[in-house]
Amino acid sequence: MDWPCTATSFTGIPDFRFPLPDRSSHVTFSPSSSTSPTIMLLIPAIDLKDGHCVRLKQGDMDQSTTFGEDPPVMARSWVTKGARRLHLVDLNGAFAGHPKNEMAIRKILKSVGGEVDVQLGGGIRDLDTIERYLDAGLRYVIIGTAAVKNPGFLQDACTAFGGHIIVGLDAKDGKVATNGWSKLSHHDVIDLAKKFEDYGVESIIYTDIGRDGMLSGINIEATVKLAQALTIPVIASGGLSNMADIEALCAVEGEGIEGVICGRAIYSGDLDFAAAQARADELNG
Ligand code: AMZ
Repeated sequence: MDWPCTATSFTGIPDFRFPLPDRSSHVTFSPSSSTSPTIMLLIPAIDLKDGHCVRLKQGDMDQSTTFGEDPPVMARSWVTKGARRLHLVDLNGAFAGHPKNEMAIRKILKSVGGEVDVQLGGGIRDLDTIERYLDAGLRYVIIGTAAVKNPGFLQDACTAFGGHIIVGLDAKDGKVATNGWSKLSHHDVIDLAKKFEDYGVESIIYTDIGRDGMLSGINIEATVKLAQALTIPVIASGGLSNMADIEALCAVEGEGIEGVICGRAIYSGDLDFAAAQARADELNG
């Protein structure tokens, strides 16, 4: 089958009744791929488990804290605090290998998708799912497991949906994890990222699993090392704890670090999201 397809159906038969919608960026704070992003995007994470907004520790579903019962309300609250992009994770989807919290995700997109960019990962393993979410207003899909296990699929996704594909590389001791972080591959983060960069992915989200949800600080060293090896931007993830992390990230932003995923720290109150984004803007402005 040739990509990109000309219509909404991926049956292989072009369907000209439904032209693909214009998916060009509609939000001003969407830096295109560059080695020198000029802003540091602070991206609130909304991880969805059984329809609720939770935070895990090191990706362990048994160590889950619920921070909200109403995902669109949570999304709205971060947008009100000045978020320019949101990071959604379908946790059940990541384990199941297909979407499990699609209803909640659609509600979030309906509520804030027209105002800010939204990125989503967890269980996205086929082109139809990508298309369905992009049609619903998602700006970026994050592909993790399927990128590692089926690079041909990632290549097809980049061809069909250029500009909308982010790869999530979640690593433990430099090796990439898959399937909800329940399995550790033998793949090295930097080797894989370089290969995916060549496919045309928009950016790489690099998560240090050992730090995720632990408030132990961002792994600046590993994130910078990855960014220096690539020409596409890297988004830091895992362990963000306080303003010192934001300042440290801003200091190395020029290496190609586009943003940071904000998880437990903005829910626990250890970090004031609006103040942190204001500080980042001040440092990079
Ligand atoms: O916390 C976890 N156990 C977890 C998590 N946060 N497992 C997967 N994920 C996220 C990744 C990435 O954004 O950080 O899901 C996405 C990848 O999902 P998949 O299904 O493509 O591997």
